[in-house]
Amino acid sequence: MKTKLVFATNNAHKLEEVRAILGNDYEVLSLADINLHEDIPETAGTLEGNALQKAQYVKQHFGLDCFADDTGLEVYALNGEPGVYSARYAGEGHDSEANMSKLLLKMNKKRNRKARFRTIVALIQGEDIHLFEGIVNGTIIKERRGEGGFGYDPIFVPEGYSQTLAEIGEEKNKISHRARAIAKLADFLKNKE
Ligand code: ITT
Repeated sequence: MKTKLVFATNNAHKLEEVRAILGNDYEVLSLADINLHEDIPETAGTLEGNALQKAQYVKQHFGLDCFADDTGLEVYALNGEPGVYSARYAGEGHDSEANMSKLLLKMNKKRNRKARFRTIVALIQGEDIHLFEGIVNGTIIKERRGEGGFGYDPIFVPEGYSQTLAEIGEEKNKISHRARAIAKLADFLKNKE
């Protein structure tokens, strides 16, 4: 029988990616699977703080071990913006199209287009807390390309590639910030068995 793990996210794309990465070894339960349908507060000012806040919410309300991910797109020419505010860059609507438009406008005259996605995964097991980081470096291009992925994927080209994260298909789950953080989580869990 597969070990069950709760992933504290309301983002269906993240869930799908993490299931594709961990699915052979773990049964990844969503918040809906444990009957949690409200939005978990994210009020910390850092990715680490928000990831922990989401995981702790599930632990406190359900008593279940779980993990959560908080992710930000950090653009060097914008001093790390949108960073921890990536989901609500253009307002509370969590509208990816509006977020990308705002970012492309701000990058209009910037010559340095380097950026990185950074994911922090927080795992709570019993009383213990563990954090895992995954980063992918790349550049922000000037227009959207590709239909896959989600969020800022259509404007981000990872280092070593010519396609955006929205164009590379399943390869995203091998090289992405989230894939790297989840691989560290999986290694940690394996070594504990
Ligand atoms: P949960 O908090 O419920 O997990 P969320 O969508 O609010 O879902 P975040 O707080 O981590 O997740 O939001 C970060 C935002 O960054 C997200 O809404 C996307 O716009 C963007 N993002 C996160 N991961 C991404 C990825 O792999 N590719 C492109 N954009 C991503």
